Amino acid sequence: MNASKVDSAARERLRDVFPDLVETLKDFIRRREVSHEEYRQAVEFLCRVAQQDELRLFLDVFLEATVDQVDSAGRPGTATCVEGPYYVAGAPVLRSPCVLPHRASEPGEPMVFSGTVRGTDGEPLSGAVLDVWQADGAAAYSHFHIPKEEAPYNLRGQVIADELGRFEIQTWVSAVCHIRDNGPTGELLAVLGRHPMRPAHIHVKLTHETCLPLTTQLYFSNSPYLDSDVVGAVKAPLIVQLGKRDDPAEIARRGLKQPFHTLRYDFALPRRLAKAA
Ligand code: MBD
Ligand code: FE
Repeated sequence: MNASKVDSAARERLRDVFPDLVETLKDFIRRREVSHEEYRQAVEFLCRVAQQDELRLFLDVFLEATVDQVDSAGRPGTATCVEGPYYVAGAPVLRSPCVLPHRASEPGEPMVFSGTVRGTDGEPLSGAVLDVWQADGAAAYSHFHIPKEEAPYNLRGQVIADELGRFEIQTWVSAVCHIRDNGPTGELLAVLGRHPMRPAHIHVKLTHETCLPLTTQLYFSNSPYLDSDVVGAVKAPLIVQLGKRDDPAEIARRGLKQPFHTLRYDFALPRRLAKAA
């Protein structure tokens, strides 16, 4: 961290909480009688996590769901969920209805994700932006598991809802995700006797100038691992049952060759606190 870039409120907060964090770890070392050798092994382990570019993954797997729970306590509207390590800013801006960027032969089954974005007061949010990202039908995220050059922003987009807050996004059903199992994070999970799986999901960050931003995920109700997510991030109101459309005219109109799944969700965003006049 570059101290000169930390603003003064953040410095004040850091001075308050960092010593507490260190004390918490020292207390752990005393209680568990951590040996010098164990300490050196832990340092080496964390170096390997960083060298293999898994620091984000490692922290998000073990800690982000708790941060989300604390940070969203008492928040009205649609439930929040963790961002995870695979968000990329700057995805193509698309106007609803749209198809997410994809390859000529995108694996898996097509899906149409639609719904509305409203304030928690029920008013439609004209022009709300849904920044969507997801794994493909083979569990790969673009920019991380599919090279950037091969398929830039594959299955990612910043989708603008219409004047009534409605959106319709054509994409593909994402596969069940598994955390890389030949890296240090996967090795640790194996030692802990935990599987490296996340249930199938799609991520979205919603923004509108009058509302608090919302980062969340939707989970498909037919997916395995809903009750044993390695990240522990699943929340019941975010589990959605997929539908299916097999009407030939509708399939043809969308340029598809097979029936498609449907995912419907209506989002509600809390308003920002009105500024004092
Ligand atoms: C993922 O796809 C994810 O969403 C999270 C939170 C952690 C690891 C992989
Ligand atoms: Fe994910």
